[in-house]
Formats: sequence, C-alpha cells, structure tokens
Amino acid sequence: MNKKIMLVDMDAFFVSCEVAARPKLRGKPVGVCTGPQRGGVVASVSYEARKYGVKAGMPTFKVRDLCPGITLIPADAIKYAYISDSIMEYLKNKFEKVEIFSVDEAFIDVTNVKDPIEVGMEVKDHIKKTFHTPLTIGIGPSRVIAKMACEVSKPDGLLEIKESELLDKLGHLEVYEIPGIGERSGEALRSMGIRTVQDLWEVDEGLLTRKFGIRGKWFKDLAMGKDTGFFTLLENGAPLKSIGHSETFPRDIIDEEEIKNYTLYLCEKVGRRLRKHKVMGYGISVYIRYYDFTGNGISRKFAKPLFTTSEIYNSALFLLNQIREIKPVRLIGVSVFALAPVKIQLSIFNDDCKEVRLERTLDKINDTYGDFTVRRARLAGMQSIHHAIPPRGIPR
Ligand code: DCP
Ligand code: CA
Repeated sequence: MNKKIMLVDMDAFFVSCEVAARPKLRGKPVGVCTGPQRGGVVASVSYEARKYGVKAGMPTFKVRDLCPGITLIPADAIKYAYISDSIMEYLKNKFEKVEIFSVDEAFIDVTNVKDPIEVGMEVKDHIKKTFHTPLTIGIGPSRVIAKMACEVSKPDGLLEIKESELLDKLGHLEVYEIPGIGERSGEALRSMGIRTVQDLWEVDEGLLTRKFGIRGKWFKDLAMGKDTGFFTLLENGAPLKSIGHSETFPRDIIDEEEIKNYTLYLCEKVGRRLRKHKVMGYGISVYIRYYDFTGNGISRKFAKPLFTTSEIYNSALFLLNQIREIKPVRLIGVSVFALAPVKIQLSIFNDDCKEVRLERTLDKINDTYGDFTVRRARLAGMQSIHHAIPPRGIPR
C-alpha cells in the first residue's frame, strides 16, 4: 500500500454546530435531538454526555434518565448542511482529491503531500478558528486505516498509523469497531470466539467465508487494513441490479400536478438510494396502475447515466407521458436499472456538479431526520404518503 489517505471527521458534529453559537455549553453534556419534544431521539451527543452512557439514537426520555443535567437542543438541519458545505468547500479548495463521505467526513488523498501531519494540524486549526467546531484527523495507507486511526484518537485528535504499526496500534480493537463490520456481524464474530482485530488477522479465511460468504473475506481484509467491501463497493462494481420505488396512493389521483408531484417523490426516493449506494443507472422503468386495476409499463436505456433526482424525474415523466391513459391513477412505480458504480475518486464532486453535492447533503439530512425534511420546492405542498401500502411484485 503506497497511498496515503487522510480522514477529516468532525467531533459530535451537530452538537458542535450548536455549541459554536452557545459557548457557555462548551464542556457540558449536550445532545441534539430530532422528532417531537417527547418521543424524539438524540442524533448527536457531546463527549461529556457520552461519559454518562448516552449514545446517538437513544430516545430522549432515556437520555434524561442517564444524564439529568443534559441540555437537549432541537436539530436545525439547514444550519448543519450549511456548515458542512462550507467545511467541504474549504477542503476542496485546499486539496486536489477530496471525497465527501458523509455530512461531516471527507477522505483526502495526501499521497503527494510532503508532511501530512503538519498539514493535518493546519486543517484542524483553520476549521476550529473558522467554524468553532472540533474535529479529528486520521491518516493511514488506506481509507479503513485512516478511519480507524480517527476513531481511536477522537475527540480533537490527530493520528497517523503506518502499515507496519497496524497490529500494534489497532490489534486490540473490538471487531464491531472496525468500520464496515457493524454490531450484528460483530456479535456473530464474537460468538465464534473472534473478538479483536488481531483475532481476525489470525483466523482462517475459509472459516469466515463459510459462515458469512463474501462478507467474511471483507471482514478479514478490513481488519488487515485493506479497503474492501464497504470502502470499495464503488470501485469494484455494486451487486445491486436495480433500485426502484412504488407507492399505492392513499386515494386515486387524476390531477396532472399531483401526478407530477408523486412522480417526483418516487424519483427522490430512488435517487436517494442510488446515491446512498453510490451507483448510477443507465436504464429506467416506469409502471402505472389505474383505479380499475389495469396498468402498463415502459423501460428505456440511455447512453448517459441517471444519478440526480432531476435526471431521474425528467426521464420518468417523459416515459410516463408516453404510456399514461387519462383515468384515475392508483399506483406509480419508478425503477432504475443497468447500474454502474460511481467512481470513488468522485470527479463528480467538482464545482461543475454542485447539484450532485447538494443532493448528497440533502440525502444525509433526510436520512437522518426522516423523509423529505428538506424538500424540493415542488414537493413542499405535497401531503405525506408514508402510510401507503406497498404494492406487491414491484421492486422496492
Ligand atoms: N447522525 C445522526 N444519526 C446517526 C448518526 C449520525 O443523525 N445515527 C448525524 C449526527 C452527527 C452527524 O450525523 O452529528 C455525524 O455522524 P457521526 O457518526 O460522525 O457522529 P458525530 O459527529 O456526532 O460524533 P463523532 O465525534 O463520534 O464522529
Ligand atoms: Ca463525526
């Protein structure tokens, strides 16, 4: 491995954005919560609150039980998107190859940077001074090592781990702490007596693949610091064949504008999943069913792939208009197929592609706060169809 990758990850990001504007809360237990005042969950938790056992995803009533002195602040998605965008913009201006990984994480290729530690310190200083938000930087020969270096030095850390130091510095990590393995697989590994990174190094690969299939090999590779599975799905081709979404509407619809709105809603759902899996599609199918249970569908392939919601929507609407009969509609389905991975180098994240970048930020916020927290203008007036019953036989 002769690459050098730096991961910039903001500490307790949503909380830090709030504390930046309320310095009195610095050093105190703070959480940012979503949903209603009662019955919501915390999305982000300060490190002081974590000492009480408070974790992201916990219901607020439980959080108050564990840490009665905690200050809970309602989430302000637009603020976080704005700060995230400004930080990413700074990183993109400073470095040549920046890959925005999530709302508060970016991988940077620093292979050709002379002194990555010094540059890492500059980045930390600049972000802290400009945005008043703390962060941690991990550096390593692969993304997964950079990520683990970051995890073990949080908060406010900066750590480089070289390939030869891997076992020394990370051998003790629990398997579920390896990015890409997760709690459930971690539990399954532990039940086989495989508890740490070092155990994964030592275990026979055949044993893992017999139990977990291809993912077993990924687990071992990740523990050995190789970017695989979770980290290279994009480079090696995604296993998904199509991504689709359809809804049975709460009532039959005939109004042209309403049909367009629902179509956009479905395309947004499909687009979010495409972007989440970092794939684009060269084909699209649209299916329509009417109040009388008749229906039809149409598919097309294109030379240029679909990735943004507006690209999917424009194609879906074009096809829908070719097949639609003028009678009340009960269901519409949109599915994108002929999928190909979006390269992780993410040439798409350059200035020409603000729309793609914006969509990813919106996706993250919507994933966090529920569908369409941040809505497109056309969707703003639309009623929710979350309760709609999913139809059978349509790919989801
Ligand atoms: N987030 C969320 N729900 C989750 C995980 C994350 O809403 N289950 C949001 C809130 C976080 C932000 O995304 O502030 C970034 O996620 P991280 O997992 O990076 O968590 P933090 O930045 O809060 O903490 P850490 O310091 O551990 O990175
Ligand atoms: Ca973070």
